[in-house]
Amino acid sequence: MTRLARPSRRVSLAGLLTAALLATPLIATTTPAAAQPQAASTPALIPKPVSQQALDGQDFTLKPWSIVGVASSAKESRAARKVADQLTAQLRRSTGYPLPVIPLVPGVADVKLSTNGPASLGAEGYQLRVDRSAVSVTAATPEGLYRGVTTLRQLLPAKADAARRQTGPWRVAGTTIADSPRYGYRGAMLDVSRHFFSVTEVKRYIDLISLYKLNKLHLHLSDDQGWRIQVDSWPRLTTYGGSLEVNGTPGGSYTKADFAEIVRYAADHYLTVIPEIDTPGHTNAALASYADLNCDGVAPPLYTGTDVGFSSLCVGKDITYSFLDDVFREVAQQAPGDVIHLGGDEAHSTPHSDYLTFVPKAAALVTKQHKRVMGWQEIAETPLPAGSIAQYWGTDDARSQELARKAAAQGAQVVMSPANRAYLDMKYDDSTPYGQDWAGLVDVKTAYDWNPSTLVPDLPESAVAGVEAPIWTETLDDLDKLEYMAFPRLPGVAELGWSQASALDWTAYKDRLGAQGSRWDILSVNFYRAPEINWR
Ligand code: TNX
Repeated sequence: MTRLARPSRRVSLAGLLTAALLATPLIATTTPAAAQPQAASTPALIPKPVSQQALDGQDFTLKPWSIVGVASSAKESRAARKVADQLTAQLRRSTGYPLPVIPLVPGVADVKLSTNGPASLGAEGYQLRVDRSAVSVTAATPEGLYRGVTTLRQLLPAKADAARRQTGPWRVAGTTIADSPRYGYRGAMLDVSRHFFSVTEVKRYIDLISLYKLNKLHLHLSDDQGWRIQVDSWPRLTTYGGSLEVNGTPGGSYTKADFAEIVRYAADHYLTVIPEIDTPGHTNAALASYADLNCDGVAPPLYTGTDVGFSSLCVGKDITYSFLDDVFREVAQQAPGDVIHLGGDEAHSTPHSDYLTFVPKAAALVTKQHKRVMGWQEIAETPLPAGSIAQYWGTDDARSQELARKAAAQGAQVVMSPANRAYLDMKYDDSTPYGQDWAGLVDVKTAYDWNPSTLVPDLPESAVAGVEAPIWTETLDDLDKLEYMAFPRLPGVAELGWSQASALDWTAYKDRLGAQGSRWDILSVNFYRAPEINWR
C-alpha cells in the first residue's frame, strides 16, 4: 500500500499545467494538427464535448492496483456509488483488475468520481480531467457523473468495453474536458408494435443508445399491428391485441413486471421511458380486442400488414374515454417519467372535426394523471395543455413546419424528428436491404448535417426541446436489423442533441465516427459500414 502515498508536488504541478493552458489558449488551439502529430490515443468523442484540451505527456494508465473513489452528499451516495459500480463492473470484466470502490480520500484514489461539483455544471454537466496521477470526473448530480463516466468509457481503449479479459495497457490520454448538453431532450424511439422486441432486446438497445448520452427512450407501445403493454382493466389488449406482429408472426407484450424491468434498466442508464399509446388512429389492435370501442360495434380482424391510416377510435362514444382513462392511468403507474405520448399522427380515418374534439379530451386524461402531454406534430391543430410537447416529423414540407410553429405559438415545446433526416428506418441508399424510403434516402451525412434549432423557419429557438431518432419496425424484425439501421446514424442525431451548434462539422464528425467502429466491433454491433466513413 506504500504506493498510495503520492507526492503533493504532483497536485501543484497539475495546477500549474492548467494555469499554463489557460494562459496560452491561442497557442494551444491554433497549432496546426500537421505540425504537432496527434498521439494514436487521441480520443475521438461522440458527442463532441463543449471544450476539450489535451494535456500532453500526461497520459494516465489504469493499473492492477488502481482504486476508484466516490464523493457525494449523503442523499446522492447510493446513486453515485451505482455509477461507480457500473463503470468498475465493466472494467473488471475487460481488465481483470479488482478496482475496489471506496469513499473518496483525496490523494488515494486513481479514479475520482464526485457529485460534489458546483451547481453551475447543471444537472447533466461534468468536468473531466485525466493526468498522470489520476482521472477525475466531477459533476453536480449523479446524472452528470453518469454522463462524465460515459465520456471516460470513450477515452479508454475500445477493448475496455469487451466482455472478456483483454491485455492492457489501459492508457487514457491526458485531457481536460468541460461539458454539458445543448438540449434537455435527446431521445430514441423504438417501435415495438410492428415487430415486438423482448425485454432483453430492449436492454441491448438501451446499452447502445446510452453510449451517446441520450436521455429519453420513447417506446411506441401500441399500433394497428399490436398492443404491447399490459393493462389489467382491459386484458384482451395484450392477450389478443398483442398476439401477432407484421407478417403474422407471433407478437408479444410486456407484463407489468417486464415493463418495470425496462423502466429500471433505462433509469440505470439515465434514460427516462416515454410510453406512447397511439390514438385516435393506429388503433386496430385495440379495436380488434374490444368490439365496443368501434362505432359500429363490430371488431375488425387483427392486422398484420403495413398500411397506415385506416383505423380510428370512435370519437363520439363515451366508452372511448373510459377506455383511455383506464389505459393512461395504468400506463402512468408503470412509467415514472413526467410525459405520456398520445400519438395523434396520421389519423386519416378520423374526420377532422372529430380529431379536433378528440385530442383535447385525450390530453385531459393524460394531465389527469399528472403527466405532460406529448404527441406527434398534428396535435398542434388543437389547444394543448400547458407543458405539452409536439414531435415534428416533417420532411421540410410547409404544412409540418406550420404545425411546429402552431405548437410553439401556444407555448408547447417541439422535439425534432424530421423523417428525412432522423428516421432510422429510412434506407441509407437504394441498396439498403430493409427499411423504407417514403421520406427519402438518409445517408450518414444527411442524418447529421442539420441544426435542430433552425430547421423550421421562424420557429423560436426557445421552443425547441431537442431531438429524437425514431426507428419504426415494419421491415425490421430482429435486433441485427435494428442495429444496422441505427448505427452509424444514431450517434449523429445524439451529437446534434448534445453538442453546441458551433461544434457541428461533418468533416470532423466523420473522422470521429470512424473511430467508433472498433468499439462496435468489440460490442458486436451489427453496424452498417457506410463506405464514406474511414472505419478503424
Ligand atoms: C410514419 S411518422 C409513421 C409511422 C410509420 C412510419 C414509417 C409517424 C408519426 N408515423 O406510423 O411507421 O412512418 O416510416
